[in-house]
Amino acid sequence: MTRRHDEVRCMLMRGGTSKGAYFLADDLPADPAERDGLLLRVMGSPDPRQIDGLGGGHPLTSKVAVVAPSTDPAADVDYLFLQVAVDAAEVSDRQNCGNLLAGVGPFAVERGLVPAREGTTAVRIRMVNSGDHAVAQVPTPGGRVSYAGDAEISGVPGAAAPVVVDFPPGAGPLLPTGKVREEIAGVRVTCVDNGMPVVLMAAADLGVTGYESPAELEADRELAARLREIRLAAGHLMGLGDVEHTTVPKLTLLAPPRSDQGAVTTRTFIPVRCHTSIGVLGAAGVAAGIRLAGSVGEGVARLPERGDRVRVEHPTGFFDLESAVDQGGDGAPPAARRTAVVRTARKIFDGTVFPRPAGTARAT
Ligand code: NQM
Repeated sequence: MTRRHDEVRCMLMRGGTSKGAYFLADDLPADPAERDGLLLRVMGSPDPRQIDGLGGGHPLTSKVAVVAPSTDPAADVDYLFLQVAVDAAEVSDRQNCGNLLAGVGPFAVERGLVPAREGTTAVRIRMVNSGDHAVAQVPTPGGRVSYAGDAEISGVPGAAAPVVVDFPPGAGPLLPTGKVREEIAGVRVTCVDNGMPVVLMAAADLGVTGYESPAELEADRELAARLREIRLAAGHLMGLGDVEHTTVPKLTLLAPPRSDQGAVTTRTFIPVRCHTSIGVLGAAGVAAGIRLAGSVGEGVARLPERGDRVRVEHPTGFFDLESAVDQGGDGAPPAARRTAVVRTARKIFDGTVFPRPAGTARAT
């Protein structure tokens, strides 16, 4: 029997510094085109304010996680991330989201896909978009998911329970172009992929300081044109093809850190809007990239003298990661050895979403 999906079970969660609608795959249409059409109506796209749906009018609040039991013996659940465009009728599965990932473990336990243990429940997640894996430690005191705690992350007011996420090294190369540094459109770049394709550049090479606010950078039309040219060329070099209509690669401008504990300051374009903080996997790319000898981070970033901790500064604070790389050599390419982060997530509501009826999409 075909289901009509005019009401759909849904959980709205903040995952890290993003917010999104979480669904069980079984609650959505199996056909991807039908599913994406439904999700546009659920989120209220296309419309800059997403006034008729759940979206918040910004790429960081127009996200969807689709979760299902995994058939991969190395994972408990599959997590498909979908970026729902705000003012275009587009849904993309071309990127991961490490922020919504923070809510996937709690959601999987809440929906009974993974049995809660006493204390902490490890949820092994396959990120369907990339095929990479992650393990999330979900706080489950008394056998129930707890969102209350004392972990603070920059960009989110207050404190919540920590969700520690470990990323085993991915299968793809850390340097997709095979080079630690090259030049695109006259600008030195390092193209990395530590779970998310990112083009790293020194802010100074683009005539900005790297300390501007996201609004100031977004208003700079000349900068936008140069970034667009670099991104389209980088897409081809990174093996991503024509990236005109995709959200990857991201672009991150690097500047020297502002604080004593900082390794580097960042401004990240995702890929047109400037991030108010930084994505999880985007930050993983920055941390690994600046650790590579010869990268554009050299002379800009200040690497920690010891230990794996890297503090990536961003417009609303900082992001601490545990990151280690192997520099490669003897024919072996550089590779990520370790990436781990502390995030928080919070259930905002659990219930039924009523999508805008089909056939009513109209750009405003
Ligand atoms: O890089 C924004 C975010 C993200 C993605 C983006 C993310 C990540 O902050 O892993 O989390 O880069 O579009 O949610």
